[in-house]
Amino acid sequence: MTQTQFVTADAIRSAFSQAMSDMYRTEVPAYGTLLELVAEVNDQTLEATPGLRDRLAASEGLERISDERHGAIRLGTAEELATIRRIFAVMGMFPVGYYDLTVANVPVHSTAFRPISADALSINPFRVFTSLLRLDLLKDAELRDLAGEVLASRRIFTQEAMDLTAKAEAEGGLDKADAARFVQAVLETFRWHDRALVSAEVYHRLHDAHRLIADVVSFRGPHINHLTPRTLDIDRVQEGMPAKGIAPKAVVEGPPTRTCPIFLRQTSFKALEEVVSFHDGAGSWTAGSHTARFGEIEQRGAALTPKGRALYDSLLNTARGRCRPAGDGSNADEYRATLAETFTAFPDDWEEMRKEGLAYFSYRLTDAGAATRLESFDLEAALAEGLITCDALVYEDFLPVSAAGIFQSNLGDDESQAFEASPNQKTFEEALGAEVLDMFEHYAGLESASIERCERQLTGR
Ligand code: OOG
Ligand code: NI
Repeated sequence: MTQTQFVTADAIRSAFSQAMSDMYRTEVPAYGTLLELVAEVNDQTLEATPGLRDRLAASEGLERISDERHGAIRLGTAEELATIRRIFAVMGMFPVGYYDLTVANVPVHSTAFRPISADALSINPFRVFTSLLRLDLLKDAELRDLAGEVLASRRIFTQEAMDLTAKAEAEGGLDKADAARFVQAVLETFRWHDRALVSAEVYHRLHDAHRLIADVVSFRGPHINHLTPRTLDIDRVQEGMPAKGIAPKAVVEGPPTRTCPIFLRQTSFKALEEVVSFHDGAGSWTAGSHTARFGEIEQRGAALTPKGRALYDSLLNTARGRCRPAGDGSNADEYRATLAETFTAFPDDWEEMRKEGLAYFSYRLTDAGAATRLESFDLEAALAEGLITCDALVYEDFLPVSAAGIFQSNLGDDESQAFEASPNQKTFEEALGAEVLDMFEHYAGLESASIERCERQLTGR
């Protein structure tokens, strides 16, 4: 009997992220320009930073430095969310974290589908920040019903994508030919459709309620709204955008520039106004425009513990209380200075952060450790004796305030409708058909597993 040869989920994810990148570059030329800038800055940073090239070559390889790390979509219904969960699972991407964006006046809640194990992340770290629209927060009942009907009428997945997902679930994987078909079929869901499902009149009513509602409801599918490569120097890319003819958002989201980077810093170029047509009746189309798609970059640092996160949140709050970044960039310098000053209260030294329990670390034996056998194990003593060393764990998730800043800069700053903050993880998980992974538990688990491994190796037990 011949055994079917399955392609790994990691390989399917790699092929998918490549296909998505190719498609998006064709659809949004400014994104191609951003990728060129990122590659230039990454090259310059590698040249200018002694040891960085060797360090990266040893840890993760150099070829994929400037590749996409994430993208984002916004879905309209529980069924769409539950289905995308099944599709992403075939690519080894699972829901991690719950993000309530109502706190920032955006009527969605979200998770990130991503690879979880260190091996899977190193093969290909691509993730998709996935939001679900909360029509229940729309006050106009008639408009809510209308939007619900439009969403119920659309099918965002092709039959082939559904069939191949079911096949992968039933058989435990896909062979090479099926995997290639699966990637192409799933890509269709993320494609741009310039012909709206709704009339110009309905589009404008949705748009007046909230731009995001118009973006989710009006089209045949949840077009990928941005992709995000990684940069080695986000400040340089931010500064370099205007010279390349692309307009950056006002400020970089997240923590300030630091010696020991924490969490995640992100910025984007502003969403482009694109030509669309609205469906005004059988065969009749009206020209109009829609603003949704942009390009983003990210730079990641250490994953913080709940204690570190609380300190981060409170400092960010303080800084934004003193200076709220304006959408037009008019106080960008002041915001940067305020943020930097406020964050002097956050230790910028790995050992201090470790001692104070602000970040998660991964521990491993040094050469001296590998040549040593101990009777009993004490982490701090082993560290002090140089038998063990550690590195901060990289934060692989997202930040709600930053995400809100990214949403806002692409929706316009002038949203008039206010939503009440109303996190509802339970409803979200019901729609998803699964629980999301708790990221703090996950990082804590990685840290303690690394300590246990050191103990086993040092004591030989
Ligand atoms: C998602 C915005 C969130 C990020 O990087 O924080 C995000 C969206 O605009 O749909 O992608
Ligand atoms: Ni993003």
